[in-house]
Amino acid sequence: MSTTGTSTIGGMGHRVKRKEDPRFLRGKGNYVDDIKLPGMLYMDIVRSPYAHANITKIDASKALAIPGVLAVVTGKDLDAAGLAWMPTLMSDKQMVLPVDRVVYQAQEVAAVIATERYIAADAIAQVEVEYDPLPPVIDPFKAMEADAPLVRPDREQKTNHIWHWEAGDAAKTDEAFRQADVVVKQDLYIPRIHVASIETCGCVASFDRVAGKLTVYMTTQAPHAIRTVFSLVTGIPEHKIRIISPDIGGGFGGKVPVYPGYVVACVASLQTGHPVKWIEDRSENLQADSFARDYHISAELAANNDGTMKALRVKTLADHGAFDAAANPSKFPAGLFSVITGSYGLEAAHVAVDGVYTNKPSGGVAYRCSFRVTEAVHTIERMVDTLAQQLKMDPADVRMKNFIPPEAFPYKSATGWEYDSGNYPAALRKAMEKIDYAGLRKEQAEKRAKGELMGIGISTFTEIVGAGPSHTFDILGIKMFDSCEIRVHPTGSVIARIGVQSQGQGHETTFAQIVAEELGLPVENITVEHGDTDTAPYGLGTYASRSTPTAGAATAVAARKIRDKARKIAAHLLEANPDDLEWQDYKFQVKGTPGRSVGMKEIAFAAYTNFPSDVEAGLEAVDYYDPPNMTFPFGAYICVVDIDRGTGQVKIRRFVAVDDCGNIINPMIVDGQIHGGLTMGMAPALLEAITYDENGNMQQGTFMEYLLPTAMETPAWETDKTVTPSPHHPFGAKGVGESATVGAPPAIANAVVDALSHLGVTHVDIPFTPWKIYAILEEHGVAE
Ligand code: MCN
Ligand code: CUM
Repeated sequence: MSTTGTSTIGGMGHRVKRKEDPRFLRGKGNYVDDIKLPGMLYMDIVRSPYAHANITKIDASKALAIPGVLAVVTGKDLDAAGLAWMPTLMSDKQMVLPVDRVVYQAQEVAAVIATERYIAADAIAQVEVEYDPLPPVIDPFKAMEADAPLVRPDREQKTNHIWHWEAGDAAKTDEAFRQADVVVKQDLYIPRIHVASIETCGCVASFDRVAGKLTVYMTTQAPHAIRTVFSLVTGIPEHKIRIISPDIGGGFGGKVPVYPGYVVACVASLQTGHPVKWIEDRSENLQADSFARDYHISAELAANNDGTMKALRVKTLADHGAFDAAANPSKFPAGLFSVITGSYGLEAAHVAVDGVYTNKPSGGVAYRCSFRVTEAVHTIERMVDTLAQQLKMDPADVRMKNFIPPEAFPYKSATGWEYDSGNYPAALRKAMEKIDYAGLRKEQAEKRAKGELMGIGISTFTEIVGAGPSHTFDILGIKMFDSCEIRVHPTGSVIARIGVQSQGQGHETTFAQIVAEELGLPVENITVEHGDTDTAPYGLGTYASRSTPTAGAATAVAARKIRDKARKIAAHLLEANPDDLEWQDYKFQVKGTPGRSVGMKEIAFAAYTNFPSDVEAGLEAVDYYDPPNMTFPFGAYICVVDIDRGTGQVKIRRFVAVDDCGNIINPMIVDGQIHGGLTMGMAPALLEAITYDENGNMQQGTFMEYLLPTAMETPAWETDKTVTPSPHHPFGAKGVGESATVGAPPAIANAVVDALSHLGVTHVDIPFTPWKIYAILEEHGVAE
């Protein structure tokens, strides 16, 4: 793929400024809460103070007496319409509003519809709900005990165990363990966290009684899939449903699931004939929307005394809360956790995961992680360091020794994935040189002698993104492909519509660059649209860093279809045989005769004004791209931390990130993705965690307790790259949107443990809060 495109084209490899930024910088973005429709009503939600309780009575009379309150919707009302429950993407079902029982704190109990937002808010305080508390089960290990309170009596199986899932070869793994010299074992807990995007969730549902059409402006990462599911659940014909995702203020995985508020707002609009707006406030978003992680992992790694890794065995308890509402591909209840063998060549591996219900909001949603890859990467990267520590080897040496060698790709992993391409040693070497690894180790030894705590941590992760090949990946049966439709207008400007949905990733820019590169038309003349199911081609949406691998590929293929047709028109214009033309420097030219050439602008005009008799008028194409495989981006991260012995605070002094996402469309946007991703990877390593008391009360219900990183905590990230193209992607690209969030936490964790390893510390779970670290320093007598 050429990266030499002239800057007038702005194709592959150019740092084209983001087309979307002028409107954002001027405050002219169009978010769901900016939508105002005539006669619009407002909805607010009554939420449960209990984690587990029977509802004995709901009295709405006081609320209904408030002027401006039009209705109070309860589970009983929805039940009458068959809508008290809805399907989740994981083949579970979830209460929209409860008929008789709540199963987590902050659960939606009833909705108020009013003429003003503030009236609705006042009215929810006047809805009187009587509860009869039940014992909740909060600890997932206790939830698995025989006498545990049952979270979901509605389910056939009368236990809190949701599913058991495994991958890899258990017998082969056991055999490899028997033959190994050494086995290291470690339990890890990856806490519950929340995406906390700037924009909360919400919608404006607008049912047009005359047209019989429901339009929903909605903060969703996957508008088409939502349309299909809405149609199947409500019975409204799919052509009478229009989902519009306008600008989205961050998704990060939290806007993939369907939340009860969306459904209730739609029902309210259907019943009132008015548009109904529902926008969560900050605490509702933080307390009730789906959560990520919450994996209790037990890992064992077998190796030889020289550091050669042989096999990995992992058991995990996955806390999914009260509903299994994770947004994984259907065949993967534990997401892509089985990519856990990482960048290393292992003889065998076996992974088992058990999903369990507890009285908490749904878990299992991804947080900038391609379905459980963060958990997998954290496990293997910590285990490699645990092994190095046990064998007293340098963790960089252990990695170099065990990397899948560059010549072994495509590589079949012990759990069955086929990695497309990679060059792990090159990335690690580059990171080590950039940060002066040898120099740092020397400095660390000197500091240790003086009693100072400095640590160096490495993470050499492999990601798996771009779902998917449709033979393996589907969501509720809908195959995971993606799409692009391109129309070239007579004057050579273009509209491209894509099946994925940006939440801030810059698709309006990068997808225009793909078209520019393929057609040789300047990027500023190309408009990219998405997020309106009435106009965009069907696609599965943006998550799992799949946009570039799937819809990006579709965009290139659709453009190439246009180029095939353009060749015939060019031949007509040049009075040559199509086979005698070559595509050179963004033009068709007669082979060997650079003077005789024609560009896409002239061809486009001819497609409407002067086309050959055997060619249809117009210049457009559509492609639905089903990728042959996932893409496997990777990276080598090195983090240096200093720990303050007086406060326990972990300070990231330096962080070098070498990423490889194959060929890059826009290096500036990729840098931005990595900077943001690193910050979101640092957050759970140092600050973020959601916990509950034994009654199921969430202990971080506001940003006073749930600590997001600010510029103060964020170091100056140092980024670099290697380029190993994907062999199966039309322009050699891999996804990158989540790499840094996946790769960063173990680099920080390994650095923290490294800083404390000489004290005998072998593991600390994230987050490394000052009080947690200070307790460890006190325990080892080094606190100041
Ligand atoms: N890109 C590129 N060259 C490559 C790969 C990607 O120029 N080789 C560009 C893409 O064209 C796109 C961006 O980088 O503009 C990210 O691309 P990709 O890796 O394909 O990921 P997606 O577009 O599918 O984005 C999803 C990913 C996910 S899953 C989460 S979560 C996340 C992330 O993106 N959420 C985000 N980054 C985010 N960034 C913002 N601002 N907001 C979010 O909600
Ligand atoms: Cu993995 S969070 Mo993203 O897939 O939207």
